[in-house]
Amino acid sequence: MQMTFRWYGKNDPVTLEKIRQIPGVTGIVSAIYDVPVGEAWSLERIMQLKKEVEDAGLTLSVIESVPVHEDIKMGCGDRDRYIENYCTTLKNLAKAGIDCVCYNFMPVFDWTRSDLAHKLPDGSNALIYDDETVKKMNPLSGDLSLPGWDASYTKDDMRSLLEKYRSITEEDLWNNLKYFLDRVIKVAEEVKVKMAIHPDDPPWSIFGLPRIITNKKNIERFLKLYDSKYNGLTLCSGSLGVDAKNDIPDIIRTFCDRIHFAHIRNVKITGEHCFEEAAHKTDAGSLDIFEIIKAYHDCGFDGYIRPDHGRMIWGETGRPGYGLYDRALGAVYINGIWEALERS
Ligand code: DNO
Repeated sequence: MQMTFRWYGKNDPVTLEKIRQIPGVTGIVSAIYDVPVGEAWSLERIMQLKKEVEDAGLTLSVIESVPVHEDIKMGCGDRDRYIENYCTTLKNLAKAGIDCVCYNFMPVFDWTRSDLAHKLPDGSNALIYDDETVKKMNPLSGDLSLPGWDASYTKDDMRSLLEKYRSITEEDLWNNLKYFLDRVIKVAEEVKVKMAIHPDDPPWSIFGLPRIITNKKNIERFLKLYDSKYNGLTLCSGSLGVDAKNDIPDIIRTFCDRIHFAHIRNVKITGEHCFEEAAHKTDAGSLDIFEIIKAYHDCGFDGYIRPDHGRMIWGETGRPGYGLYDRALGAVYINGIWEALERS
């Protein structure tokens, strides 16, 4: 496996120079953030990003994410043109030597939390999700800002999007995903880029919108939509793991040959549809991180791994979930378990 770390580009307070000093981290996970969703990424811009990462002594390993335009998820409007652009981006990424791309198929909202800086008893703070609070949140109020949301939506865009989604069922979303895969995976196979869908976070419907990449059964259905190694997974332990019915080590062992990218994160389930993000260490949360890493190790996993969200500790401020310290501790912890498994 290769240990990687997410970097948000030039404006990220966690610089490449700092990342380089984390023991065992050699790869960078990043993206181009200023190309509007749906437009193709030029080879020139991709090469610029790659050079910047390489100049810092690191490798550009995974693209997270190439976002999917809402017209594709809704199966309407300009979806064919956006799919065409998506394929152009994949071809350009392949020319730059990238072989793994993460994306998701969540309508409108990416990862969602009710509080981005919940104070924990040890004085650190973490992202949490409280069902009651989310149910009271109004995405149309205009004053909500969550890290995974496309900040370019105006209130009117949001209203019309939510309106359009009203008639879209889970089955429609499955069909639209299949339409996308049938066109994109063919190209991914040609250029040898492994596509890795990220599960829905949290893995249940929010704001009445359909969500489908939520559990083992649905992952199996997803993989069968297009049966190819290039149609694969980003297995995010924290996203799926907030549903206690999802047995993460079992999911890893079942689908290992289709997992290209592993996100490792612990979460503490605090109630029905309620959770807190936790430090990576097993005893900090509800997930058995040792068993998760062991499942990857037993399967001979040779893809990319990254520590996922961290808490804010030692007074650090910055992008919620993506500070330096707690994620660096996570990387070292995962590497420690891996080394012990390798040697035993
Ligand atoms: C959150 C991330 C997600 C992820 C996308 C992938 O921290 O795991 O935002 O990048 O869902 O497309």
